[in-house]
Amino acid sequence: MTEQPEHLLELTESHLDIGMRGIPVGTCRTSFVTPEEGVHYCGYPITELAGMAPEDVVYLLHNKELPTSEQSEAFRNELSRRAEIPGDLGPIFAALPREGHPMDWLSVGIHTLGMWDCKNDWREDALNLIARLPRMMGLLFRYREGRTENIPDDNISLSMIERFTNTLQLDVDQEKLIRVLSVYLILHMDHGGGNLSTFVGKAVASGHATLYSAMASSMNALSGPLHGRANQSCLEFVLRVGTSDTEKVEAFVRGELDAGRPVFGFGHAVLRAEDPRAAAQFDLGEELCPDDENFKIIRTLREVAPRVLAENPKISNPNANVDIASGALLHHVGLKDPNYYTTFFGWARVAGIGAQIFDERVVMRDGKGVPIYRPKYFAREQELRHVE
Ligand code: HAX
Repeated sequence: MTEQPEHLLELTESHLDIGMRGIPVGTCRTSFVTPEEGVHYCGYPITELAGMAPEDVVYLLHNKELPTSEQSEAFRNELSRRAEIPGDLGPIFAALPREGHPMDWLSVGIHTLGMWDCKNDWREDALNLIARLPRMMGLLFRYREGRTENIPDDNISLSMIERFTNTLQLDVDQEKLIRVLSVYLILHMDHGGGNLSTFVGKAVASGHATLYSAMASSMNALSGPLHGRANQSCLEFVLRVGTSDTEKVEAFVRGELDAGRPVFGFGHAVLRAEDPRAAAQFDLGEELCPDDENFKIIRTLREVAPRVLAENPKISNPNANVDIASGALLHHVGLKDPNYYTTFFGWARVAGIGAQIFDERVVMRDGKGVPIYRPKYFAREQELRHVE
């Protein structure tokens, strides 16, 4: 029998019905978040990793150390060997309602891969999924857009991102597109253990559902507007601002606050400074698209919004978060429809969630794995007897 967790906490009524916020439930080997420096992957601050190849960062999350050049090459070859999708996703995607959100398509796609070829081995399944996602993401875009003719074959010798862009075939500057996606994927791969999508994936896996079912659940969790879909909302917000004039932007921000609406791209549950992931994307934008209209808007927002938000002492962190810049960059490189942005977040997060599920299932408790999740809920009438 698993020990009851009550003794670990001095439980008071203030801990209940708060979405478990801040309540310790486990340990995480892949990443941690500090209030000043944000997320670190396996001890490395995210800014040190942002310029690397995404494959090397996937290797880091799964192996807890950066690869040597030989290990890096071997890992890319391993991903290539795993890349082939063992079925035809075309008819599946063709049958899905186009009105459905792309995140729902992503979830169905992941489930489908699992139904075709689940090895019931946490590592095998996590890596197979990572290797197959670039092609699946490209097909997802194409089928939603009705561009189903003459889809190029998957070229498994390409990098993860190039396999996506090769399938997508957008008539845009490929170098910029690959650069932006590469940084985007790395910045979004992991974010500690307690964020909703990671937690949900680990919880589902704790009942020994398959890696694919757990990951599809994670994607469903990520699709909520309070979680991953905030990046979609953020570009929609920037498009609504519509000007980079400082005074007009300030008036807009104040108007949103007066109307009780969030100022998207600002604030954070843990960070108490500007998110380094925002800073990394601003640096990239200054290099790639300093004169882009949306980029000019977010540059002004970065200057104006923290000052205005700081006037409200309730707001713990008035600074820019990761979502402020990603939409403007994706839009600039040709990915114009914000409805898709959370799928990139999901694609990236599969790396971190897969590594965390592996750790919980195969490494924790000397290899026995974390038991099935079973938090306690008090019946209303019990509550006052058990909790002071
Ligand atoms: N605009 C307006 N109000 C804000 C705000 C913002 N940017 N940031 C915080 N607040 C408000 C909160 O809504 C809360 O109000 P109530 O007390 O009335 O509920 C109050 O200030 C205190 O909030 P907090 O403790 O500072 O922050 P939370 O941990 O509750 O929330 C959020 C963090 C990111 C959800 C919040 O800052 C927010 O809504 N930001 C705008 C939306 C956004 O950019 N979301 C993307 C977040 C990035 C991320 O983590 N993605 O995964």
